[in-house]
Amino acid sequence: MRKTTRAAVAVLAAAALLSIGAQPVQAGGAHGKKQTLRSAAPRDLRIGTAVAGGGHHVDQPYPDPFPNDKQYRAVLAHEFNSASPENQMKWEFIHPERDRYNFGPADAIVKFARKHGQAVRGHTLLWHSQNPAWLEQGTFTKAELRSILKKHIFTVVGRYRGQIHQWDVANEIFDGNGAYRQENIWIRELGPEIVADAFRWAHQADPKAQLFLNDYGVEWPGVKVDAYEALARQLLADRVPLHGFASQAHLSMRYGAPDQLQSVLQRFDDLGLYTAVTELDVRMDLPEGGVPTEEQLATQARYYTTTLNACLAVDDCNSFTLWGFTDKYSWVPVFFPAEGAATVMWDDFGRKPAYYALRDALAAAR
Ligand code: 9MR
Repeated sequence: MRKTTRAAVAVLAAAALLSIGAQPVQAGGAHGKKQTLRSAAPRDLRIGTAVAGGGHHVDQPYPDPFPNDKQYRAVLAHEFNSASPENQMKWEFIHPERDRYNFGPADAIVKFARKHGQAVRGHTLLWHSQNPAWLEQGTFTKAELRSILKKHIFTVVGRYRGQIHQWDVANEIFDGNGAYRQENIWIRELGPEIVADAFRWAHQADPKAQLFLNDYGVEWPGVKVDAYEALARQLLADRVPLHGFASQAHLSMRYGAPDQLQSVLQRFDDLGLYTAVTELDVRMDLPEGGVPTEEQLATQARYYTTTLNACLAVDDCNSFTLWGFTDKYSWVPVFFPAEGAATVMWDDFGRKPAYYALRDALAAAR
């Protein structure tokens, strides 16, 4: 059986701490001050981050972060053992014209990751957003569209064959009512069966990559989670190569702690799938002056650890990714003007309580 005994180990560790009246493992532990998120983490859990670039960054008053910000790269290498291109593998970025691919930025991330012993999460192949104009506004027959998707998947997944830990094959395919999103060009034009084909093609192009369904708004049970569970059951029954289900976990302190995430992930673990947290951040309403209160930072730390503990408690939750690690490059203030401070580090990479809380929780679970 693939299941590990991580949950049992965590329970024993907690019991041992209680019995000797010890405090939870503090920052440092066996590695002194040098301990990082990746060094603190249990061996069977990847700790990742989005790698900033493309998307909203293009309109910001700073140079492209990943290639240009040395301190950013150093922290990225030091703290994480998994990397997710934030935009650099999305269609509009990597396939800007029908007959032209732009692989440079994605290649650079994959190379960096290899150099620093990091896994890569590929993001993403079938999505309704960030598609190039040539695709969204073009006129194609169904057969042409199908072959465009197939070719794209074989080209992109094939290029990084053997170097990608997990692919978000299908991203955000259901709306809040659990219905297939009609703004998704593939689903609208080709029908929902195209989702299974995307998984089959990705698997043919890279048989070792773990292939995921990925979405937000699945942190609590509800119709969207039900839709994913039904789809996952169907795909597995049809022997489609589906390997995982991921919760993005873009949290806001407006909506409460993700205290049911463990039970959601467990439902997919029970189907024999891997699970993952792929895009965690915790935004908050900023007080006047823009600086969060101590209380807000404490609540934020709690949301982060509740999410991590959900993953740690589920046997085959094998990847835990933050959607960026510094507020300097976060997407949040650009999309939610009243909210911010969503990551675990300030603009100057100083660590917030959430960072230390995550590191301590990882060390305690080891
Ligand atoms: O962080 C990404 C940002 O730079 C882009 O401008 C934005 C455009 O949609 O996408 C952001 O990333 C999204 C991710 O790809 C899918 N889940 C939601 C993320 C936040 O919007």
